[in-house]
Amino acid sequence: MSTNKTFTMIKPDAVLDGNSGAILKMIEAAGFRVIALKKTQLTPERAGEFYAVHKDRPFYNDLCTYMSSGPIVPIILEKENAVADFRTLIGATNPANAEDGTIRKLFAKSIEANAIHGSDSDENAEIEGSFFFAHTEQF
Ligand code: 3AN
Repeated sequence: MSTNKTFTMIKPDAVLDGNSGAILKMIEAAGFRVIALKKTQLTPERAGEFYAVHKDRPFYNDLCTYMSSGPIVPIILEKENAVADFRTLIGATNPANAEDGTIRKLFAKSIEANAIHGSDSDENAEIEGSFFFAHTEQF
């Protein structure tokens, strides 16, 4: 069953470039409601835990180094069909392949520093949201 929620994280490149506000404005304009939001920074170990599914991929160590290199803004969002609609809004993983008007097309620098994360399933949205937020922080 769809939960109508998804999880996103504005990544260090976008936060350090001062693009968090512009990205959040696009997210809200697309009809997503913010359920929980904060600014924080991952340690390399916590980044490794978050991306454990990629631990055998060649880019895993670089990804953990990059994701712990600066502040991030994790966010839980709500909208009908949230997971799929949010993946459409952010665009392809590699910004070179991202559609015009998507967040990654506008703000991503590279396949690694690609500005924003979006959960790929309802199940992962719940797991990833719980990684950053207690239930008492979700409204
Ligand atoms: P998405 O974030 O679009 O769901 P995933 O889950 O395949 O993409 O990858 C997670 C993250 O790993 C990406 N956001 C990106 O930062 C990094 N990544 C994915 N593929 C590569 C790659 N080929 N080279 C470097 N980094 C990658």
